[in-house]
Amino acid sequence: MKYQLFHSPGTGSQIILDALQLCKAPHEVIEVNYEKAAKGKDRRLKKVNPLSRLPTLVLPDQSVLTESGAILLHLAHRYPKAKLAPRAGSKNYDRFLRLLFIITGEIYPCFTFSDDPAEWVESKPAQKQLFESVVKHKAELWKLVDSLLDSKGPHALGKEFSCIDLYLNVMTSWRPGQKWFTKNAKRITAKKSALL
Ligand SMILES: N[C@@H](CCC(=O)N[C@@H](CS)C(=O)NCC(=O)O)C(=O)O
Repeated sequence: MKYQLFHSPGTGSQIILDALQLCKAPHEVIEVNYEKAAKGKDRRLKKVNPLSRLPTLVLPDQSVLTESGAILLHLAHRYPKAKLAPRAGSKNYDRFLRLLFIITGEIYPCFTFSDDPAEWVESKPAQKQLFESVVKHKAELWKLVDSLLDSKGPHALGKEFSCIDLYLNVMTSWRPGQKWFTKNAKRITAKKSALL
């Protein structure tokens, strides 16, 4: 049996598709229309993930795994040769965990709350205020990530590749956008160009 990935190019599922390919894990892609999926209107996706979010992965045993960080830790364990995560207890491991949790637990939700503020608050001024404050907070979080990256080496963790590089590669093409990163996040920008 293969992994089945619900995927829409350019979204967070791209990170998991990149990881599945690095792992050489047998997989198939179920391509979804992101706009439709985000509105909860893709019935296949909603059935397996009531949050209707990408990435959603059906495992070979047919159980369902969501949350990009959980999926990547699962793959890191199953396919250690792909080096998606440093070895537990190694020098880079704690920094890896910290970055993973900031990216998934702090930065990712900023998109949830600022992509469509009308989902969360009714009045136009409240929507504008929510959007602006979340965007500002997200910029501070990216600066924190930038400060935590190793200043040397081509990867977020210095010489050691990890799935943090996959996140940077995909998420830096989202808002606030390439120009903002070039100006405000020098390490992230340098790591990203090293990956290309
Ligand atoms: N915590 C989740 C966040 C996933 C997420 O928010 N994905 C976005 C696409 S990049 C999504 O599906 N958004 C649709 C929505 O929030 O309704 C993860 O790390 O996988």
